[in-house]
Amino acid sequence: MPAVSLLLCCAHMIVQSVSIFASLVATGCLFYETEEPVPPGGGAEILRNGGFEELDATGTWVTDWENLDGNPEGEIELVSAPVVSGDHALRWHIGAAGDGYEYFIIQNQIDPALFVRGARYEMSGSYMIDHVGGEISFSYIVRGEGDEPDIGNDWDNTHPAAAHVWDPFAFEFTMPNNADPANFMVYLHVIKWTSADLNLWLDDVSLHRTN
Ligand SMILES: [Ca+2]
Repeated sequence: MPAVSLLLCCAHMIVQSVSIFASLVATGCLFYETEEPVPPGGGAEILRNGGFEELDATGTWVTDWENLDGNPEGEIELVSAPVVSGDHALRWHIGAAGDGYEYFIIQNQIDPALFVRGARYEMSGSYMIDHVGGEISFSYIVRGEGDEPDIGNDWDNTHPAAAHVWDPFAFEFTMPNNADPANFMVYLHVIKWTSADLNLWLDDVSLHRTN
């Protein structure tokens, strides 16, 4: 092949290559999306119905949460006010004689695949109480089905600073590398330590990865 023809042929191949590259870029065939890293605090929601907005068939209780208010002098109820967001929240009402009794809700059958072992998680939400002064313990528990392993378990009796004010809470824990239950459970749990009749409202509960 003469030198000039060879040069023209190479030039033609280069033009064709540029054209093919351009069309691949234009059609999105050349690049593909890589998985985004989970941003701090931006992990997907693990709980179902943490805002207490989905009601069960009775219309008087929420889906995905089991009510364990079986002790005397107390009940956990669905309320339409006050709320942090949406149309519903839950209210713990514990009567004067309900001292030291436990009242709690449980979310069962949380898929273990939703958790990354070794990652950090935050259990957050907002509560409001009509008394101040450490007269109530609000706690959360994350554990495997059958109560093992017991992973996140913390409580707070220092809030609220004022009565009748929504107060955010956030507990952090690390999912152990060896945690391998069939399912996880989340407990939200209240005990009062006063002879006063007492109310606690809860809304916007969230469990999410933070790192
Ligand atoms: Ca709500």
